[in-house]
Amino acid sequence: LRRVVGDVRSVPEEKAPWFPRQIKDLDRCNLLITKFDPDLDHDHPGYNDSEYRKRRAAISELAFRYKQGDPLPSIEYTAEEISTWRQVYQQLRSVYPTLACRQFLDGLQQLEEECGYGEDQIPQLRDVSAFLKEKTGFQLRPVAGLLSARDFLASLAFRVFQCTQYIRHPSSPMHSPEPDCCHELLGHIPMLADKEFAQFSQEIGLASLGASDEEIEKLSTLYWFTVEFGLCKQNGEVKAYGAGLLSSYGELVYALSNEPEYKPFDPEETAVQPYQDQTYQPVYFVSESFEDAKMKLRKHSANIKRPFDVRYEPFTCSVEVLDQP
Ligand code: NLE
Ligand code: FE2
Repeated sequence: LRRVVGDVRSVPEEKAPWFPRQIKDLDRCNLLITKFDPDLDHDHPGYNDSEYRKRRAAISELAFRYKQGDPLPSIEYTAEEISTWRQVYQQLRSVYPTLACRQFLDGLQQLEEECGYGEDQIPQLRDVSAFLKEKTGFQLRPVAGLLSARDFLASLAFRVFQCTQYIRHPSSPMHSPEPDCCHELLGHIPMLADKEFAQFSQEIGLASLGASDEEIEKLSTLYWFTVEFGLCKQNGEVKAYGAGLLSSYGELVYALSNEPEYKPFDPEETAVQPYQDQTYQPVYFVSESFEDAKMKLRKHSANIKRPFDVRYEPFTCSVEVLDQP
């Protein structure tokens, strides 16, 4: 028999790290990882460009001030920023039909038809969030930079996707070391318009709540090699479904060339594969199909050990905690 734990404090801190129970608790899920911040990372293409850094900081400031339920900030992008977007969009768009998986192409087509996607303007998070809400129940929230894995995964449990709003440096349209709006809007959003992918993303999020640091590390490594850099077979051909690939022309073409090493996707092995995030991946994991990746990851997340279980309650957008029998 399972018992619903009514009191928020009834899972003691020493039994599990704090985690959000209600959607508004996501205001506390804002721990940033600064290693790719252009103010600190000498290799960031914007490191020596103080104008760029000022602009990025101003946009990030809006995210710092954001509280759950506020209207999403809209950004008036400059001509230079739109020109970076145009370049990214044109280059990627031309190779998507041959290199991207079917689910991605379907999502992108809907976004182009119904949500103003195209090379002439950078879509606003507010419009994209409303679009996703109708398709899959996902909504967006602005974030100031690269988020810690624990906080990022926790937001997925509530079907909330945290999105950066600044754009990559104009000198480097083909690859960014940190997430930016091209990465979110082109890499992630089309996939989040797919019902099954949305469901699966939420399940990963739920599995992460209150998990140990070791489990979070494994889960985020899995997330990295699937949701960010995953490849899958479709009609006998290898296609990309990972957002880090689908937002980087340079890495997308590289990943689907015969240069990198391919390994078959297997959660046990993938979860402990060391990864690096400065430049292209030396190894990619290929699953037999998109469905196969989902199923295996699902099974793996379900096995994460916690002294309790969680259930999402959609009417109140909250997480119920259930004692394990
Ligand atoms: N390298 C990706 C891109 O250029 O869009 C971003 C990766 C963020 C994890
Ligand atoms: Fe990402």
